[in-house]
Amino acid sequence: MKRALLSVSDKTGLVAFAKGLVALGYELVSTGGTLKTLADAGLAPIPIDEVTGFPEMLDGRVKTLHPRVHAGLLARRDLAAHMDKLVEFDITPIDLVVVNLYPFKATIQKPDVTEAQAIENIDIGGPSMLRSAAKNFASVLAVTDPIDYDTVLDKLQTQTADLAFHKYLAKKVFQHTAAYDALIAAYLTDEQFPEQLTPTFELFEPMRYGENPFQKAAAYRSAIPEAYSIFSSKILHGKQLSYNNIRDADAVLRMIAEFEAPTVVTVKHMNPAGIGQGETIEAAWDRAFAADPVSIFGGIVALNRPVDVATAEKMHDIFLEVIIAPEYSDAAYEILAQKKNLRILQLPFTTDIPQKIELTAVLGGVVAQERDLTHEELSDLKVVSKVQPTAEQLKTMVFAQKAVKHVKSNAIVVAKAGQTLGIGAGQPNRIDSVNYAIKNALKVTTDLSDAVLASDAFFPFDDSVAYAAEHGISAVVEPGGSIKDQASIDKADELGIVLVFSGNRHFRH
Ligand code: 93A
Repeated sequence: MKRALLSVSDKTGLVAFAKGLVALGYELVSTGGTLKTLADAGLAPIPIDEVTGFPEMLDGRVKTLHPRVHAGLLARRDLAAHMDKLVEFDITPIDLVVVNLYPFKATIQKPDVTEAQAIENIDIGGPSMLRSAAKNFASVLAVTDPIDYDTVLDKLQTQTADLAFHKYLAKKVFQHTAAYDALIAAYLTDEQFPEQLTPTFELFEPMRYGENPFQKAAAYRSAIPEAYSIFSSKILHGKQLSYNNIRDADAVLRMIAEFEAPTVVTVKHMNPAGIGQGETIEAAWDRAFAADPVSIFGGIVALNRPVDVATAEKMHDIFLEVIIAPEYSDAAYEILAQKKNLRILQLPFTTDIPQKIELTAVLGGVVAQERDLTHEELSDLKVVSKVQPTAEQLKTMVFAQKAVKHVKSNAIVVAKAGQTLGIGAGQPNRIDSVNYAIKNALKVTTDLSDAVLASDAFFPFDDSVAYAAEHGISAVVEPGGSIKDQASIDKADELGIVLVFSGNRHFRH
């Protein structure tokens, strides 16, 4: 007679599976809670303590951790010496284990969980049995995912549970126990970056393709979910998010989180196309749109206030890929949802993104860093020119700084109060980005005298200041820190414009 050991926390599908095993001639062995569920369903498993000769002890910490269990799982059926040992100690081989683990993840996600509760939910006996069974996959079936119950029964009934299937289940076990342990490690060592980095991700969903149609792709979310993230947003309408959608939407979420006032951010290829602020969200939309009415086509949009009808009507007029907002009025939603392919996402707004470690792949590995959560406020700005900025210029500098931080380096933003006018992104030299930002700003307005130019990193030469002044810009903000800072300061003084140092560089690659 074959023997199956069942010990599960998640009892989904358990009874049907156990009945199927009994019908196939298996005798069942079970631990406390599992045994009770099976007994309630009319089955009569052998209690585990009858097998081990020990009671479950230490509040269940020791139930199955016993040579009678592990020798029964690990003995090689093809070695006479192993099988003789089982006979010598009167140990019955175990041919199949059905184990899923204490719900560690669900436990740590409970809002008021204590460390003691988390630790009690670290399963020791379960992974041990799974690993013993999986190591001996040549002879033993290790079943950990209720999704596999039907397939296992089917294969056993039709005698098609071949070695490849045993191996497939074993692989699943080691993937599962590895992720389980990694999560425990992450929970225990959260703050010990970088030495103790234990990244844990789980499949969010497979994707149709990656950055381009010929690239396979999938999205993985952090095993400990974050509230403010694209993976936590609710898709109210539209197709599945694509690989590029996810990255663009992530970029726009980071940007919108910079702004308290009613703001709209539009993104293309992970750079802002336009950022607008206003008294109302509609006014903010008007400014974001006017900032670059060309690039917004096919864009990703985030709003930090509920979407009203007026704003929805305006957004409906153009082709957009994704809209993210904290809420939509019913009528606004009806208007937007007329577009079949538009993804309409809902996510509560916050300006409070937690500090976490982020990974970027390189060939052969990853690099890890903390998030850039630094923002410059008025008090961080240091005037270095003779000409003093107006209060309005300083306010615009804070706004432009928040924008330039999210532009691919070399990054330049030309902005006036509450509106970007021109964005120069991703040029390998700074003066080209300056050039580009000013050229675009001049498409929005011919008068740049109220505008501020912001740079994500210091100016290595005085040419950027000169170029800005030449085009009528009267105030420039940059981090400072170049050995040639004085040249830029002298140029600003010579041309009679404002130069302010912000102190922090914000490269973004
Ligand atoms: O506390 S344990 O680490 N010690 C054990 O010896 C042990 N054996 C099985 N946890 C142990 N288990 C786990 O108990 C299983 O992985 C399963 O999640 C759970 C099933 O317990 P019950 O049948 O009492 O509901």
